[in-house]
Parts: sequence; C-alpha cells; structure tokens
Amino acid sequence: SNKRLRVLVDMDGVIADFEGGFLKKYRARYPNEPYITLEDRRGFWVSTQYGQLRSDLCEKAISIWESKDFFIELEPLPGGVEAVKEMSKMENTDVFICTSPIKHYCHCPYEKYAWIEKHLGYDFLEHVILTRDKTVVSGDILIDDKPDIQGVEPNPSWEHVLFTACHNKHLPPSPTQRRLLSWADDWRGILESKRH
Ligand code: BVP
Repeated sequence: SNKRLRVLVDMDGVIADFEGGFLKKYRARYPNEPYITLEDRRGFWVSTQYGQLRSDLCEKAISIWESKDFFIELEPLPGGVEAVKEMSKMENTDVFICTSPIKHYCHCPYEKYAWIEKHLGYDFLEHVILTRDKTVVSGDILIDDKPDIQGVEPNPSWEHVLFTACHNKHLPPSPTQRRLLSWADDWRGILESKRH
C-alpha cells in the first residue's frame, strides 16, 4: 500500500528518562528515606510502589514530579531522540510524540513542550499530542512503556508496541503484544511490518 504510516511515540520512559530522573531527585530531596532501586521497580505507577513501601512515601514521590524543572531536566534515553529524528525523515512516515501530562498542570505541559524543542527542535512542536486518553488518538503504532493503555475507545486504531522499562521488564511475554527492548532493538523492522 502507499498509505502513510503514522507512528505515535510516548515520551516518559521511552525517549525521556522519567524513572532515572525521579530516583535522582527523590534521593537528593529525601536522603534519609528509603527508596526503590530501578532493579526493584515493579508496576507502572512509581507512587503506588512507594506507597506500598511506606504509606507517606506516596506523596513524597508525587512531590518530585510535581516540582518545577522536573520534566525539562529529564535526560534523553539512549538512542530515542536519534530514532525519532530518523523515523520522521523516512518517506511516507508521520511521527507524533504522544504523552500524558500530570494533572498538576502548572509546570508539566510547558516543560514537555520545552523538552521537545530542546531535544527535537522547534519544528517538532507541530508533532506533539498532549492527552490523558491515547485511545482517542488514531495511528498505526503506539510505542509506549505502559503495559495497559486504556480510555474511552475500546478499539484503538494503533497497535501498542510495549517499550521495555525497569517496571515492565519482568512481565511475562504476551502473545498479543510486541515489544521493543530498547532503541537499539529493531524499530525499523516494526515500522516496516506495518506498511504492507
Ligand atoms: O506525566 C507522566 C508521569 C505521570 O504519568 C504520566 C505518564 O504518562 P505516559 O507515559 O503514559 O504518557 N506519572 C504519575 C504517577 C503517579 C501519579 Br499519582 C506515576 O507513578 N508515574 C507516572 O509516570
């Protein structure tokens, strides 16, 4: 087919190092509190696992990503920015960054745009989708580290390709969900498989 391919790429945990940025700032702000190493992370929600460690640590965790400069200072994950730039230059390919801002909105949405401008360039701001519900966004592929992506649309148009992260790497393989192990994995092959 000569139809264009639309690729949706998640931000936190896929091109921006949310988990690493969180742990570094949590340990700096709360040096005497227990923490969860990236090796011991389980489950998508950092706040849930910290709350299970000790109930008051849930709100301490939340205080980290609600702080000014948390999102803009996230480091890029290895190869992510390069991969997004490369796929956006491919023929018949439209790439969008599709990311859910936190509801504490005073810094996060602004800093997400600023991060995209800083790492992908001003022109990439045309390719940003901020939404709390990715199921209503149409696309061929969604590359995302969240294992269960739900919303009001029960049958999203995209195939969710699970991007491996510290919190999901121990999940059993699913026959219905492909994985991208990292940006060194064969993302070009996954895109190619959707073009037929
Ligand atoms: O903005 C990120 C951080 C936030 O949820 C958003 C996930 O966006 P996507 O990766 O799905 O696009 N977030 C919030 C919490 C707890 C809130 Br209470 C969390 O534990 N982890 C997390 O990523």
